[in-house]
Formats: sequence, structure tokens, C-alpha cells
Amino acid sequence: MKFNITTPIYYINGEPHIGHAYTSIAADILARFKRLDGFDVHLCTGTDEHGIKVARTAKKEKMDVVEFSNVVSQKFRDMSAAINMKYDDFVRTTEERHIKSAQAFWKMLKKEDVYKNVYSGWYSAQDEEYVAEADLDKNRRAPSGAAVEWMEEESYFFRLSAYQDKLLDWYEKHPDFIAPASRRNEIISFVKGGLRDLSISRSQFTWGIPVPVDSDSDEEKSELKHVMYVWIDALTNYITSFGFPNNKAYVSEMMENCTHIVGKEIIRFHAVYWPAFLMSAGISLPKRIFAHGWWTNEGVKMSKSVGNVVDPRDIIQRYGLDVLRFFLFREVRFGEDGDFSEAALQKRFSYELANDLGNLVQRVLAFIQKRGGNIVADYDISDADKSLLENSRKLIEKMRPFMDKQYLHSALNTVWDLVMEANKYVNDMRPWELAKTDEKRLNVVLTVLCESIRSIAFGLAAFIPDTARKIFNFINVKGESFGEISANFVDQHFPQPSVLFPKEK
Ligand code: ME8
Repeated sequence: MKFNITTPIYYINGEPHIGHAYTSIAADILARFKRLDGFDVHLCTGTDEHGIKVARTAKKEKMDVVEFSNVVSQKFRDMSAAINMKYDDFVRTTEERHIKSAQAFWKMLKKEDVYKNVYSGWYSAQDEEYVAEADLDKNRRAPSGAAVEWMEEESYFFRLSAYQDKLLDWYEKHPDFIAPASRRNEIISFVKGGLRDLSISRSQFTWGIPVPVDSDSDEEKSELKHVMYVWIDALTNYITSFGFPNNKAYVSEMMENCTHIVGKEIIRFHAVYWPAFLMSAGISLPKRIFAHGWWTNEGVKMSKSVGNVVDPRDIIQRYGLDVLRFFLFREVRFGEDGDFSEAALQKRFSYELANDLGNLVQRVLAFIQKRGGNIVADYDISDADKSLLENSRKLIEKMRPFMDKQYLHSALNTVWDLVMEANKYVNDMRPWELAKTDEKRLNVVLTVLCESIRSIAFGLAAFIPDTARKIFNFINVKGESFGEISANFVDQHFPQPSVLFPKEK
């Protein structure tokens, strides 16, 4: 079965930061979970390289825009490697395959949906978005706080107004299309408020994909001067990755199984404009769009000018990658806003990873080592063992519905409940005492504990893959598929474990 998932493609006007890392890790977690669950996964990310914002930043940096794009795009690839994101495709909008895809997509828009007119109005280069007069704030800025400039140019328009009812109908028939519910409601009321046609080309600058021309008509010259509005170019990246414009039926099939993970500030582009474009082009809509919240740093919005942007590389260097991956999804319900603070990260590291998880694994496996490293599996279980054993075997089953809804936080809570139950079981069963009194019972207890540790490692494998890999190695498990979770432990010799989360960081 197919499972396709995307991150936004990131603008290359700045360095990657914790916000980009957050979305990419979320998509990676969902992709990893599905891979372990036997799905055929396609995880796509990339960089959004056209538009006035990037062109201006390159100019400011006194760099050629192509060279600038190469340098910054590489930084986003490096970020993916640093956060252990296993992507299947990385789309750059300056790639030939994408330019062809975006132009073919443009041509597939219904003829009656595209018309030429003059655009005049406010534009926020920071947001790469048109802002209606009524939406300007009291300082005459965009709702995001960004400056706007007056724009007057010849432009192609997309007849978005014709899609109001079709979109509302789609949202109604597909209640899971937009999540969480708060975003869905926001989008529905936005669309109900009326849709204005959207300017989809620019003629005052050239850093973009040329609007394609159909013939050698007289109009050709003027059309060639237009480049596509950066958002229609950017959104098309999702189908570029599926090989568009080749094999359109396949592209549609892939889209139907595709989940877009985005930040809440770009939900409208994904849940209103993109579906309308796709309807017009006759390509299937994505399965789901999930918008997560925004991170602040110690309560303050992150921005380059304030100088408070959290660099994931710095956190990874000081605490380790899995501490960061764990913190981001343990600390905040996915979908809600979050506040980054090192004190909170330190707490999660020391109380939960080092104590709850690290000590559990260490206590049990070091105990087995002390007895020579051999585990003699015994499944003569009593009522006292049943709950932990059953909860261990059912862990993935319990996590699945949460993961299917992108409730990463609830899925992680489910794993943590098991960690706590296993810790309690150790305390209640007191294996160190059984070692002196009841060898047979000790074997049962150790078998149950090894099963629970194996399940915990599977439950965590998508979230903190390096740590899960270490645990798998300690207990001779391949760790490649959830199918391994219920295998019986046969007589095993375990290697010497090491400490998972050394405290002296
Ligand atoms: O919008 N908290 O790119 P972008 C959480 N190119 N997430 C954050 C964040 C924060 N403080 N800051 C950034 C664009 N993000 C377009 C997208 S898609 C066809 C085109 C994440 O570089 C979040 O996912 O501004 C947000 O939506 C994305 O980065 C914006 O990245």
C-alpha cells in the first residue's frame, strides 16, 4: 500500500532553523512509522527558489541568484541529514524536471479559468502574498506584520471565484481533508466569506518559471515576459515528485494517497488555492492537509532581526539528535503552538529519556549481563504478567489510529505509558530477589521485560531511530518491521549494553 507525505518546500532566503526542522522531523516520523508498518512510502521535501523575496536576498548578498540558490538549497539538504530525515525525493523548483512540470500544469488549467487583466494592489514580498486593502493592519502592514508594496502590472488571473461552491462541497464530503478541526473551520469560513480571483503571474521581474505559450501568436512576446506567481510554481512541486507531466493517471493515484504537512500560516495556499488549481487541471486532490502550530523561543517570535532563531545544529551538538526529536513531539501536541526553552528540553532529557527509558533498559539488560548475558525465554506467564505483555504486543495497534491522524503527541504518550508500566513491573517483580529464590519465575519476568523493551523500541523507532537501533542491537532484534514485535524470544545471548543517554552532557 502506498503512503505519500510531503513537507513544504522551504524558501531559500534564510538558513534552516528549528521551525523547518520541526516539520521535516514530523514528516519523517510519519514516514518511518508507515515503512515499519509495511507501506510503500514516498517522503518528499525540497526548496522553493523563485520569487521576488529570493531574488532580492541574493542581490543583498551580492551573489548571482543561481549560485545563491545552489548554496542555500544545499543547506536544507544538510539540515535533512543532520536531523536524520530519510526522504525519497528532494525537489528544487529550479530543476528542469520541475520547470517542465509547472509549465505543463499551467497549460492543463481550464482555459476559461485563466484570463489576462491588470493587477493593482498590495503585495507582501516577505509572505509572497497579495493582501487585500481591508486586511491591512493599522500600520498598513500585512496580517503577518510584513511590509507591503503597491503593485500594478499586467497579470494572468486564475478564476478562483468559480471554485467557492466546489471547494465547500469537497470539504463537506471529505471531513478529514483539513486537520486539525480548528484549521478546517478557519478555512471553511474563509471560503464562505467569498473568493477573489488570484493573480498568478508576474511581469515586473524575471526570477521565476516563464508562463508557457501555446502558439506563435502575436501575444507570444508579451506572454514570455510573464513568470509564474511563486506559489503556483511551488505547489506544483508535489506532483513534480510523482513524475508529472508523465503518466497523469499515476500522478492522480499518488495524490489521493498524499498527506501534506504544513505550518498553519500556509494552510490557505494548500487547502484553498492548491485544490482549486488541481480541480481545474483535472488532477486528484491530496488525501489530507495537516497544519501544525508555530514555535516561539522563550515566548518570543523567532526572527533574524531579533537574533533569537534556534539553530537545530546547536541543540543536536549539545544534547544529541534524539533528544531534540523527542522533545519536539513530547512537549507540544502536534497542531498546537509551542514554546522552545532549554530548561524544558533539559527536563525531558533527564527525567524521561535518561531516567524513565534509559534506566529501564539499563536495569534489565545489565541484570541479564550480570547473569552471563543469556536469556532463557519462558512464557509460563501468570496474571501479574498479562497486562504488561498484552500492552506490549498491542502497542503498535494502539498507536496506529493516532499516527493515521497525525496525532504524534498521543502516539508518543501511548509508548510512554508502556515505559512507565514496565518500570512499575520491575519494581513490583523485584528480579534481583527472584535471582536468589525462584529461577523459573525470574526467566518469565525477564522474558516479559525483554518483550516490553522490544515493543517500546518499536514504538519509538519512528521518533528516535538512533536510540531504537541501539536497543534493537542490545536484544538481537533486526528492527525492520513491526511484524517482529510478537516473535517469541528463543534462547538468546545478548551483547553488553551501553548507556543510552549518558547524563554528563
Ligand atoms: O512558506 N514554527 O516556505 P518557508 C513552526 N516556500 N514551523 C515553522 C516555523 C516556526 N517558527 N518557521 C517555519 C514557505 N516553519 C513556502 C512553502 S510549499 C509549496 C511552499 C516551517 O521557508 C513550517 O512548516 O517560509 C512552515 O509552514 C514552513 O516552515 C515555512 O517555510
